[in-house]
Amino acid sequence: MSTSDRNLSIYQPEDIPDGDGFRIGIVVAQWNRDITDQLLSACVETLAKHGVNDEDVKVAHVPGSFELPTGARIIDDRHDLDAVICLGCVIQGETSHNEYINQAVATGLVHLSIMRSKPFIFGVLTPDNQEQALDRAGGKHGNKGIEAAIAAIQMAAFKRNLDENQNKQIGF
Ligand code: DLZ
Repeated sequence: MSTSDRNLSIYQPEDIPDGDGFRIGIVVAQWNRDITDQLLSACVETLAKHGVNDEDVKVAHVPGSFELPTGARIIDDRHDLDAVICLGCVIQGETSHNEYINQAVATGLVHLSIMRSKPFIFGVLTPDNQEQALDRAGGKHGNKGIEAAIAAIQMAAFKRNLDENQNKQIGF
């Protein structure tokens, strides 16, 4: 479905697992900081709303989106997290620079996710212009920070549930 007429951040709160006990990292790009600050606030708020404890949320800033995968790996090494959320905003410019950055970040994060069996969440806006970015950072299309927080909790719960069920089967 097209995103042109809907708020992508609407969800059913009761469908979201309890985040109590999850350790979540958030890595935020400083490029387009007016936008990424909005993503960060919504992300932190959503984690708290779903039970993630303040002391279990580790926030780190990197210069730009290109540095998100490296920042994510470093923060995960330091804190052994259940999920790492990466927030950025790469706005289309006069050249194809944005495409290289977006591709590198997406590839880097999926690589980390698979290699570490752990969710590294792609919370990067890839708009054509500032207006599209604002629409997705608290505007008419919602806030990507909310979606990223929900995805992190869902994937952390997915992993924890599988781990717990696997342990239960041992000895039977
Ligand atoms: C260089 C650059 C450009 C042109 N645009 C953005 C952008 O829109 N969003 C973003 O997060 N970062 C941008 N950067 C910076 C790169 O991500 C990176 O920080 C630098 O190329 C240094 O590696």
